[in-house]
Formats: sequence, structure tokens, C-alpha cells
Amino acid sequence: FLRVPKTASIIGAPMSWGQPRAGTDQGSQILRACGLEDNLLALEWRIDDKGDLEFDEPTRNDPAIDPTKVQGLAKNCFTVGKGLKKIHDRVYEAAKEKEFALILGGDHSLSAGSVSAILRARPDTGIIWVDAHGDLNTPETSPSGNMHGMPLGLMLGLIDPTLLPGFEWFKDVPKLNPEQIVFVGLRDLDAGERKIIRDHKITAFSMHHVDRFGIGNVMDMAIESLRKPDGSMRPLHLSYDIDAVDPEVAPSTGTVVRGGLNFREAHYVAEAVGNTGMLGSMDLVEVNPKLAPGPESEMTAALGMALISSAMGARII
Ligand code: 6HN
Ligand code: MN
Ligand code: MN
Ligand code: MN
Repeated sequence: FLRVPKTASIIGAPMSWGQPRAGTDQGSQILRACGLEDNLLALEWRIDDKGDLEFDEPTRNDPAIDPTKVQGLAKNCFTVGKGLKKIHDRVYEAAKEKEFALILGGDHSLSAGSVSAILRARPDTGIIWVDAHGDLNTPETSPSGNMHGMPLGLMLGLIDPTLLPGFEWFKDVPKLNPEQIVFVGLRDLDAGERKIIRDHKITAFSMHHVDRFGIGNVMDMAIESLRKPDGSMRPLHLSYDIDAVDPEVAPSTGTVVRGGLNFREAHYVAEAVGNTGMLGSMDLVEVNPKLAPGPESEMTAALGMALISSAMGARII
């Protein structure tokens, strides 16, 4: 059902409380300003633009995690948790209608809202997580306490949501099975994340693998790793963190790490996923126009827009 070009639901999710930098909340607007809608119309998508969601700001009275129960920190968890519920509901509505759900971030914490909704509507979905980082932390393993480093920790069930104010609703969402994830582009893992990848046998292609095998082979292997036990392909969700791309090409983002995907490799990833014909949803996250003002922020946003177009059918020839 995913092969037919059809309706794309554009969902602006300018969540920024999963990380500390101002400007991440402008990501969805700047992606739209790059001509996203015209590009998708040219690719023969019908567009159902749901606009941008609005989120509360944290207040000093917000409940926080109880340090006697969780030895760790999840900053702004109450605001993030409530915001992610809004994202979850909006994405579920789109996925249930069999629309393509395109989520514009915002920081990467939002994917715990979007991916959990996709799993509710399409339980077998395989997740391609393109990122410099693993985003597998828990409040206990996180060195920063920033929740944009925890969405996969949440979805794998490594965090007890009943101990996380704002996330009580998360106990009812489907868990992600480690077999349903593959990483591409990793180069900055925390010690706890490395252990989680090993213990849960998560398939992961780092930049070392891109160097060794080339991006073509890496994407073949990544997609192949998401086959179901019966050999059939899963519907796919692409969670694309712009910081997977090298900072020389995508400088305007919050947690830059050198040695990332180059311009063509970044596009190839999106094209290869698009070519499967199984892509049903995508997040594009962590574009922050404030961090490198002027031409560099435009370059980063234009790249984000182009990566969405590539995943959704744009081709050179
Ligand atoms: N992202 N692993 C670091 C942390 O603070 O947990 C960085 C996380 C970055 C998250 O880029 O989506
Ligand atoms: Mn990320
Ligand atoms: Mn990242
Ligand atoms: Mn696998």
C-alpha cells in the first residue's frame, strides 16, 4: 500500500525542550520556507498540511523525576512528555488514514512521539535511524540529561515511563523490538549506548562501515537487515537527524560531530530508502537556523528539504 504516490500529511513538530539550544523550534518553519510543499507537489504528492503543533513551556513547578527512584536526569520531561503526546496523536491520525506521515522537527526527542504512533498503526515497521548519535540513553546512562538523546531508550522499553512525569501515557504504546531498528552514520556513542547496542544486538552501521564498505553496500545491508523472519519487507520509517551529515555540509544543528556523511552520501541514504517503495513515514530533525546564521543556516535547511524530497521520490534522472 505504500507504493502508490498518495497523500502526505505534513506535521510540524517544533519541539525544542529535549535539548538546551534556542532555535530548534524554528526548524519546521525554515524547512517549509525552503519550498518543501512545492517540491512534494512536483513529485505528485497530494499534500495535507496539518500546520505546526504548539507546545507548553516548562515552568518551575513542573513535576520532575524522583531522584530517589531514578538515579539520573531527564530535563524538562514533563513538557517533553506532554508535547510528544500531541505529536503521537497527530501522527497516529495520519498513519491510520494510510497517509504518508512527514514530521518536521524540532529536536529528536519528538521521534518517541512519532515512531510510537507509527508502530501503533503499522506494528511491523522497520526504523532506519540516520544519526551521528545513538539516542539510546536512559536517565541513568545519559551524560547530559537531554531527552533528545533518549527517544530509542524510551521506545525499547529501557525507561520506565511511570517514573517519568509527562510520559505516563507511554506505558500503553507498543514497544520497539531491537530487530526493527538499524542505525546509519554513527560516530558519537556514549558508553551506556554502546552496551545497549551490544546487549540488544542492534544492527548498526557507523561511519567506519561507510568508509570500509561504501554507502551503497551499507544501505543494501541496512535495508536487508530489516526483513521480517518470513523474508518479507517491513514498511519503513526514516528518522533522519541532520547531524548525521558532516558539519561542513550541515553546520546549523545543535550537536555537531566531524566526520559525517558527505553531501552525496546523505542523499544516497534517502534515495535508497525511497527506492524500496516501502517508506511510509519520515522525521527530519535537529535543523536549528539560529546556530549558524545566514548562508550556513540556509544551506542546512535546504539540505534537509532536499533529503525529504529524495526520500519521497526525487531522482537525478
Ligand atoms: N541527538 N549522546 C548525547 C546525549 O546528550 O545523550 C548527544 C545526544 C544527541 C541527540 O542529536 O538527537
Ligand atoms: Mn538524533
Ligand atoms: Mn544526533
Ligand atoms: Mn537487525
